[in-house]
Amino acid sequence: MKAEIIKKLKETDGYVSGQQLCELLGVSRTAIWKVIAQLREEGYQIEAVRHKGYRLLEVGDVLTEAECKSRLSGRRLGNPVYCFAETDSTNIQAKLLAEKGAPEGTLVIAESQTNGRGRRGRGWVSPPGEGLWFSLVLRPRIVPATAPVLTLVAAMAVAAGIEDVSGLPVGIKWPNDIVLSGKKLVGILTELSAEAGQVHYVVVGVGINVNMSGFAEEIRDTATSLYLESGRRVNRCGLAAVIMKRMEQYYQTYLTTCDLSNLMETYQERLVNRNREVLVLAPGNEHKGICEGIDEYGQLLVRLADGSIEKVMSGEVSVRGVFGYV
Ligand code: BT5
Repeated sequence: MKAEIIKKLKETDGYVSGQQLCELLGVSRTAIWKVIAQLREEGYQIEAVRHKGYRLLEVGDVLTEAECKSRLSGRRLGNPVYCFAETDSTNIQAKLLAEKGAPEGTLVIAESQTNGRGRRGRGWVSPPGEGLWFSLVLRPRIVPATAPVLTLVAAMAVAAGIEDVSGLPVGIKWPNDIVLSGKKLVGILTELSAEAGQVHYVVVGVGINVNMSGFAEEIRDTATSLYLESGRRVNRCGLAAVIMKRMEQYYQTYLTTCDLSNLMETYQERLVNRNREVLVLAPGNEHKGICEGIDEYGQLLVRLADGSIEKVMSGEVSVRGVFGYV
């Protein structure tokens, strides 16, 4: 009911009468009034005028289930949506839901994470109020070995969504970082449940630094946020909704071939290390080469000193620009 009231208030230019809301939702005026009071507590500025009704003046940066639902209704991805004020990790919660049969498109968002996770056991700093930490459940019919490509699909969708909303020209550091000004803005962690050549589900976890004005000591030199780069605050539910729309678009394209044949060019346009020297950090065999792009399986193509092309699989080794983090 809350989400429907928010939606109605947003859609209406002037006032929505209490009577209209009662009829729309089939509840009493008192019930409507209670919800309006709750919404005000959460940060919505709602004007109430006798004989006219309610008018939405401003939506704060509220990250609640009702606000997200009001923006995501009708979407294929982002439905259903679960919002936690605090949780261990949205990836953990999304996996629990997926195990219980949650459908493709299920989205889990948290205001803060106490055990935000990166790759290979690393952590993800996830304070409240400033970031967008979410995980999306997908159920593609693919063989497990090809699933890492979904990280690249997600990276493209998130980058496009961020650009739609902020206008900032974001790049991708292969395979899973979105970067701005040579610093990390977004991290993506894709996890998989599969057996006997069949994928049960994939959880794509995305961490976006949105409105923070500073970072913890350990990541201060390598992390950035949309606010730090643009000086403008971004509404996080709004950003999530735009990203889900972009995700639907790129995921649909991906599903036509189940590889990156139709998406490689788009990915490469954002690849920050393209045509630059990179360092391939293979265990016991660090070497340099020139990054020439990716192939349809998401492998990074690195031209070596002898002119041959090495194909680097994501997850196998790390690749770093020879100058600094990117
Ligand atoms: C990643 O790992 O970049 C994947 C991060 C995925 C986080 C999302 S949040 C929602 C969902 N739920 C989860 O529990 N996880 C996902 P990796 O490439 O391993 O990078 C981790 C490293 O990035 C850390 O070791 C830090 O150096 C750095 N880091 C940690 N927090 C950061 C932040 N908020 N911004 C920028 N860098 C950060």
